[in-house]
Amino acid sequence: MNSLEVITRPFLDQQPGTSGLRKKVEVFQQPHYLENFVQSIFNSLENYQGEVLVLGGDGRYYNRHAVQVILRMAAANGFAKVMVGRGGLLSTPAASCVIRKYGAFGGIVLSASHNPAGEQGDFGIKYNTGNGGPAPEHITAAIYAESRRINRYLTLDTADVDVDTPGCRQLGDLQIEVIDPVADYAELMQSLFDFDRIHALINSGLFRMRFDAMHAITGPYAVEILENRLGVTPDTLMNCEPKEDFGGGHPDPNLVYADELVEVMFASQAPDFGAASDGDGDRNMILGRNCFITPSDSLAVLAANAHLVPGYRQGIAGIARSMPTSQAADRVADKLGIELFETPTGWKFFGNLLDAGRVTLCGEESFGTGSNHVREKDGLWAVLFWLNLLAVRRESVSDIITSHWQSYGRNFYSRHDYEAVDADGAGQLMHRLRDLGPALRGTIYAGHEVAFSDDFSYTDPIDGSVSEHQGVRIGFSDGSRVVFRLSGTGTAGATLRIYLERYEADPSLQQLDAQRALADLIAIAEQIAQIRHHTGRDCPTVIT
Ligand code: G16
Repeated sequence: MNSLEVITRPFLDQQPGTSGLRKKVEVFQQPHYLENFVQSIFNSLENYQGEVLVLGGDGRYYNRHAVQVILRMAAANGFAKVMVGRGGLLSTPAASCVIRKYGAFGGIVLSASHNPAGEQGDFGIKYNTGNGGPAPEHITAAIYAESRRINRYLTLDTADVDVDTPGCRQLGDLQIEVIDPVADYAELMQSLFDFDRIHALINSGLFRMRFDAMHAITGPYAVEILENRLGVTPDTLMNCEPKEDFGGGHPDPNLVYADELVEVMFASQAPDFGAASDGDGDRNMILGRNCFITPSDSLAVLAANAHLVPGYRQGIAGIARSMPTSQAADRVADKLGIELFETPTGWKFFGNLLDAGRVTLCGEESFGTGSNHVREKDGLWAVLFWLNLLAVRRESVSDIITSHWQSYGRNFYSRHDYEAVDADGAGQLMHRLRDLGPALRGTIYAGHEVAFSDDFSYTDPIDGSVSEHQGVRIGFSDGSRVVFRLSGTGTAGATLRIYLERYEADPSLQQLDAQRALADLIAIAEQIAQIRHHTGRDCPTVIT
């Protein structure tokens, strides 16, 4: 079958952000827009002809169309085989699992994560390399460069392929294998965790839980793993039917957007354990009865208890966390005598450390936790990790976190988001903070002395690559921190994120509400950055 060469012209806005290219669906619907980006991915790669590509997405609107476009283009560009999840579905961690398990050349994941979906919503596309992880910066930069000079792309003039029936079929010279999107991933989970023990807890009659898939991709994964293999009752699972518009919701598992679950977990007869995952299945939120575990604390608890879980019984090599994530995990690493790495925001920065065996667990404040089992963060993995801990320790979630704080101290932590603000105003705020920089050192705000202020720069210890301008950090002499950065995942205006952290060693002061404990720092952040002035907002849109 002859491939078709289509003449095109570049779009100048195809720069991948924190995690791939995310735009409004209507932007992707412009003629040639999606094709240009896919061809730019292929153009940035070498020696992929005759190789295997993995393909799938979170099932949002435009997923089905994009799958067909990519299959035709993969065939025309010379891939030998595409493994595609049935229905075009694969959660982000499952895509990573499949790439690694079958030694694929790479994968294309269709997702805009937790961003709202539907015709008016967002769509996204990202490329993962052969290690199963998000393309590192030098590849995303090459894709962007290709997208600015592209003048043709290759495709086929063929009808759509059946991606709903498992099995193999041909498209020209390309073999297409439609795979079960859940099976490989479920098998991997079973190899890491003590399913018998979790099953015993769940069926003990002493334990109740809820899992909220928020009408997104983890629904089928939760049904197979939690219901079929671990025996939860169907009413345990909320919103497990994936929908193209995610039920009109915003599948970001945090206290604001997962409000249905939060209401259940903070009611008087609340279950013992609650969890939610996001649009593409890589984020998680962990709740106990009337209790919220911050993602930063979750990472620290998992690290401190990893020896209780079969997959990590041999010990963990090291921990990596993104810079704005709290330093709770640092204290655990210190006690365990293992390395701790502070990386820029973005899972792609963990890849080299994981590949080199320097770290086993990774985490981000943005509800992402994961390990060396794949090269993406993994929502259900975190839920199963917690279930395994609960099954072994037989304590409540709140008792586990309280005793963790008693041992290590508590890093009070919160993130304040100002979503979709004016991009110029947000840019000016960041410029000003960068300019203020070192001059802030030694100044005192409400009794807190500034110990350092910088614009975070990271040198990858494995390949020496340098990533600059990753967020402004202002550190105080008592170890407290305020971090300012602009999100790289939004699609409207700019989103300013402010990360606040304060350490408390005294157990009698650790039960305070985080916003109260951080009140001084919140006021200082406003004083230094003049947030109201630059954003025109009186308060954040989301506080987590
Ligand atoms: C993505 C990245 C994460 C990052 C998060 C927030 O998550 O994979 O590594 O922490 O965005 O990034 P930002 O603060 O720039 O918005 P996801 O789940 O959206 O793919």
